[in-house]
Amino acid sequence: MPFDLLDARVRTDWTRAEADAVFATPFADLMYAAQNAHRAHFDPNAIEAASLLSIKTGGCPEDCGYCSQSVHHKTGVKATKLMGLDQVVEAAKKAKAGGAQRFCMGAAWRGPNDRDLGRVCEMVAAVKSLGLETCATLGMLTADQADELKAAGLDYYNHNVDTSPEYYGEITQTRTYADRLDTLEKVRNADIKVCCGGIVGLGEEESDRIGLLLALATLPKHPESVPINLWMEVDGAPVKSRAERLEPIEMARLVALARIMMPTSVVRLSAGRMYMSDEAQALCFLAGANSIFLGDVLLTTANPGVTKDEALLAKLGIEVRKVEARIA
Ligand code: SAM
Ligand code: DTB
Ligand code: SF4
Repeated sequence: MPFDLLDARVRTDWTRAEADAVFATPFADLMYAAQNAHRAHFDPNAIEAASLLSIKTGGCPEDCGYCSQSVHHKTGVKATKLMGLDQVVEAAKKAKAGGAQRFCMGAAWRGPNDRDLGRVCEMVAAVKSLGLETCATLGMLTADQADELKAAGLDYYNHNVDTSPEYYGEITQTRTYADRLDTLEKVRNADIKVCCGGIVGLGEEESDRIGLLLALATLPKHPESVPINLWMEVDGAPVKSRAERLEPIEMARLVALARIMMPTSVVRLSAGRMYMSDEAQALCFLAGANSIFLGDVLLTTANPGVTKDEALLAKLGIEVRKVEARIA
């Protein structure tokens, strides 16, 4: 190993050779190192929970090959208008009562227009006033839009790079990796926390999955939140023909790599828990995952639901609450 696997300090100068070496570490050593990094910065027995609401579903002009909401694919998802403020507040109250710390509002846009952004800002302010952390994912932003969201009280902006820079062109043609990085920079400049991760199981190679995490770990600043989504299969989505669901040990290795390279980031085991057994999820928590989405639905696809999750977390003795990194 070209470096100390048990050095849990934050670094943004990770190399490809280092990432590959960490990923290939024998499983027991890898899990030990991930636990070491996790325990250096977090309570290992606590995770946080976020709740998702699709405030504007379907009809998206982008062509992301994995997504149920693109107009380019026939997936059976109906396009809706932007949801009203009251309905959003109702959903946020329910999410809070259900135990969520953060409420994430997602819209199927390439980016918001200024009129819609004003309405989303009202939603952000209203959700924030309920005592929830706020997150939004609305596509590309201008610098002014990022500033407006910040002024409205937005805590986090989710904008995923999705996969490795090399594989990106295989899943989307209507935008580039550079576009994604540009919005992420605007979000940072507006002093909004960054939630940025990706999807695995799109038919990419293992090297692309490592490349995805390396791209995140070498950003000027690590995202505060790193969602790792296992692709939720969507009939009619182009990636379906080549998609391969990852097996649990590969998922745990990826979570461990994220935990080791970005030791102070909250790593979310995001979409795809529907496909994972209790044991597979437990391995991912051991590997350093410390956030989940709560509820029966994500944006358009299924999630385990609160009853099932409560039973799992009780078995593992994991408490759901806001988690914060101790910066060592
Ligand atoms: N339209 C905005 C955008 O793409 O930035 C925001 C909403 S988009 C649905 C949010 C993220 O959800 C995507 O970046 C992608 O990583 C993830 N996602 C979309 N469809 C998915 C699926 N079927 N399975 C897993 N993750 C998915
Ligand atoms: C993220 O990384 N995962 C969430 C959230 N950010 C917006 C979305 C998951 C979507 C799963 C597919 C669907 O439900 O449509
Ligand atoms: Fe649109 Fe976002 Fe889906 Fe891409 S991932 S098609 S941008 S909603």
